[in-house]
Amino acid sequence: MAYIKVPKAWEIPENQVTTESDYIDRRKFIKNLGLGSAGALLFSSTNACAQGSALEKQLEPFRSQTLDAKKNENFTVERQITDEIVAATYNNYYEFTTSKSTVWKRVEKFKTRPWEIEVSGLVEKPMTLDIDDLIKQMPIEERIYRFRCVEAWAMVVPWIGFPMKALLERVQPKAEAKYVRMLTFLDPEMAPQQNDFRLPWPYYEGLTLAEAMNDLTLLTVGIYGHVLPPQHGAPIRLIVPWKYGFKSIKSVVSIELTDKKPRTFWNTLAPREYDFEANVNPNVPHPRWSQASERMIGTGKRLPTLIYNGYGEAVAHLYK
Ligand SMILES: Nc1nc2c(c(=O)[nH]1)N[C@H]1C(S)=C(S)[C@@H](COP(=O)(O)O)O[C@H]1N2
Ligand SMILES: [Mo]
Repeated sequence: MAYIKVPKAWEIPENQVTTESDYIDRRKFIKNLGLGSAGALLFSSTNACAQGSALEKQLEPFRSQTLDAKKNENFTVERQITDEIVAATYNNYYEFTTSKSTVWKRVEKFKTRPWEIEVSGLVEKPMTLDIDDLIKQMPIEERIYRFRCVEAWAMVVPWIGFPMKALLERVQPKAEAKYVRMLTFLDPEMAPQQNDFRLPWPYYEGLTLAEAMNDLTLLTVGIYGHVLPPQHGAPIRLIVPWKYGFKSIKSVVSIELTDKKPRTFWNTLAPREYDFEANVNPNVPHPRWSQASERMIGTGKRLPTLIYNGYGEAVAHLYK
């Protein structure tokens, strides 16, 4: 009996071919040939139990900072909510590593306080806000959203945040403002992969102003009832649930309103693969794989991809 091992969430094997990371890792592979396989061997012998408690320890300081946010019943999902541990150990955060299962181990130097966010550009009232003041002032609530990465994996998580439009209304966009451009922090001391000069750091993304003002667009400060742990983009990140995950920029320090369509990080790296709009669409395959279905992380289940990730009623009018 003692030999029968029940796999824990963090042991679930990752058979899926990585995809966004292929672009960079193909080049890295050539450079690191040899080293890579030795590293993989070492890693696979890591004791799973030790891993589990290390993860609990990493999450604890964030789990203990609960957020008092009412659940908004307009945003629920029939699909099963993804296990917190699964979501916290399967991240895309290239500032730390391109390996999804180890982001949580690479964030220990990431300081998310104090933190300021600047709102500038074509607005009547530009301002710089302290994150804790912002959280106190904004109407935070819990929303359960589907989340879909362009790599064809998906999850369902309870975010805590406030509609981006609440912040934009406060700074009062000028009539000429047509787009919103957002930036992640830049600090290679905290985020070692920002030393990789092949990538155009800091991470940047953009939306049309109409997309940013849509009620679904959430500036997110929490997950599973507490503040965001670093691997999910603490202390504040965007969630745009009808678009592929790369639009949902993490750890935002700047929001700028502009009259020109902003460039984006992934579009700069691979323009044929990651467009500005990036709406979830089962009928438009990625140049290297189908988008017709998606794998629910932590379950092994494959489900059909929904047009606009299931949010067409709220957003399809934006693309007429
Ligand atoms: N700054 C920054 N934001 C980012 C990324 C990143 O590498 N850096 N990855 C994006 C991608 S590809 C996805 S799928 C989501 C992943 O969010 P999660 O780790 O909280 O699930 O974050 C997005 N935001
Ligand atoms: Mo992604």
